[in-house]
Amino acid sequence: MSVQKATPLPLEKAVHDLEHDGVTIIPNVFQPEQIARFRAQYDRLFTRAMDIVQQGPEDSYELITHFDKEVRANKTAFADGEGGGIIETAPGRHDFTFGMDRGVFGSDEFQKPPIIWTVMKHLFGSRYVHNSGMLSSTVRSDDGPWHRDIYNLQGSAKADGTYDDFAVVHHFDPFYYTVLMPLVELTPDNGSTEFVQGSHRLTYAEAEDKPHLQFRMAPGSAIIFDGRIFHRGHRNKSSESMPVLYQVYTRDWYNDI
Ligand SMILES: O=C(O)CCC(=O)C(=O)O
Repeated sequence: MSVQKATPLPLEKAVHDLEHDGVTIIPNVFQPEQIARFRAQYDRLFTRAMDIVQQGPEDSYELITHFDKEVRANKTAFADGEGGGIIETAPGRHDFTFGMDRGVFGSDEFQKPPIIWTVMKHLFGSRYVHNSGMLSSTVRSDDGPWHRDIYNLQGSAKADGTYDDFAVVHHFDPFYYTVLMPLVELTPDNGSTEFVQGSHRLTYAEAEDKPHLQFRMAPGSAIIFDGRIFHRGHRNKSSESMPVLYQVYTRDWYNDI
């Protein structure tokens, strides 16, 4: 596995990386003082999220992931009564989506970072939508599962659990991008996301022997990846939790729930 350092990339390089590798880094999306304000709001919402988690689950949620097989796991879901939710994606890892329409997270400053919007406008042209949320990986969290961020567009998996991903990687134009915006330095030690290079354009079988990528990057930078790429969050081996903000940009026909 190679660990790459972030270097400044022009728009053309980002677009090239996304087409060829399925993932790129955009440096200097946010300034340190913006990261500090985002962190303060994140910490408030994270504390509330953990209070809700302590009260116990409200529902269970079918989390479907695709790697060698389709995996349907019942994940614990917690609701805050305000339309948002919290999902435990693996022990010590949560994805929470409440409070993103308020305060600094509801503002254009977070929702419309100029450089990200320039890239998305270039990639999509028109007819795209976006949503946002937060990820947490506490110390001693487990590895997350390998997955693509998209659903199986061919419907359910076959009886043996395998699924057909040929059309979606070989015939579809990109329709889903995830943007990860860490609020701390991201390193292999605290669990920087691992990607199978180029697998947004490869079936599971074709991607098996491809190189894996992991990035080291400063807070204020962002990782953009094609949601079809195989990836997973890594166990946090450091002594600090790893807070990450995310945005998802999709074609307007895709329902990202
Ligand atoms: O927690 C991570 O590093 C991975 C995030 C992830 O899997 C995702 O955004 O789909």
